[in-house]
Amino acid sequence: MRGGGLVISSLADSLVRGVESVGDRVSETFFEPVVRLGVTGLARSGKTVFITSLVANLLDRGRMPGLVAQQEGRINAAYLQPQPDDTVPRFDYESHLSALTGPQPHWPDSTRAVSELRLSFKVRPAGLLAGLQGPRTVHLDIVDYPGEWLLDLALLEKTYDDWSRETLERIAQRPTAADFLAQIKAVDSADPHDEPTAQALARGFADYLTAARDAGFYDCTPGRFLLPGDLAGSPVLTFAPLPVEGASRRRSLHREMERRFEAYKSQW
Ligand SMILES: Nc1nc2c(ncn2[C@@H]2O[C@H](COP(=O)(O)OP(=O)(O)OP(=O)(O)O)[C@@H](O)[C@H]2O)c(=O)[nH]1
Ligand SMILES: [Mg+2]
Repeated sequence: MRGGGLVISSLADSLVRGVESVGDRVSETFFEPVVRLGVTGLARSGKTVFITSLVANLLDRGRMPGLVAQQEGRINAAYLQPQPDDTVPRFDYESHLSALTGPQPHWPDSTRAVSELRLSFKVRPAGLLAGLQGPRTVHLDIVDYPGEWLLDLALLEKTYDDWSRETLERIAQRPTAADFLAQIKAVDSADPHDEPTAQALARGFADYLTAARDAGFYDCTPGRFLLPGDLAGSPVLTFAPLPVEGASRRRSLHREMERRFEAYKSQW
């Protein structure tokens, strides 16, 4: 990652500055500050490699001459600790690092789900407080967060009809969408809902989204179609944009797609 060292130094500097500004407020002297750092991006964008290298550099700061607190010898220790969120898997730092630095170096496996790691530092305050206070502990909680799940924030304000119209306009000229567009030409959204049709449309749309993402497009909503996790196959993931006109009629494909779109929004 070009420029990665620079990014890591300035991140680490602002982390340490964050500790000091907390330390300046005497009432918070015994409070252990927590900095949460979210690292997000689409699949294969380099989240896991970035976090692994950030943590390796922070644990072995000999390689971080640009880090001011390190230059001043104020970081007494850095160590990994159990992370605070019991329901989030731990970021598997050791495996990722050994993939990168082992005898046969290779890129770490794709991770595709959220994970978290806590790195704690013992830092000696600088400035006025230097003589008054012993080292303090600060925690850095790093979260590896799939970008696919963030794409959906833009959906929240849309109705099914808006989303369908915008999506279909946007993808009309994309070669990756040709199969899906042919598929929806063959259905009428006013037809009665039937599940095999809905399933086939959703599958066609998910295939298009995957191809679009792989071709570098970032407008791939709903993000859970790309990364279904434990929802795979459930009705909230079984919808697709359709050309729609007017209000949806009872029991139509349009009405059912609309209902599932709303369920997706409210559950995610
Ligand atoms: N040259 C170079 N390639 C990198 C670097 N970081 C990542 N890559 C490449 O990008 C791929 C994906 O990196 P990851 O860190 O696994 O990406 P990710 O965002 O965690 O991917 P997912 O877990 O699949 O979402 C790697 O397998 C490498 O091929 C880097 O610093 N330099
Ligand atoms: Mg990853």
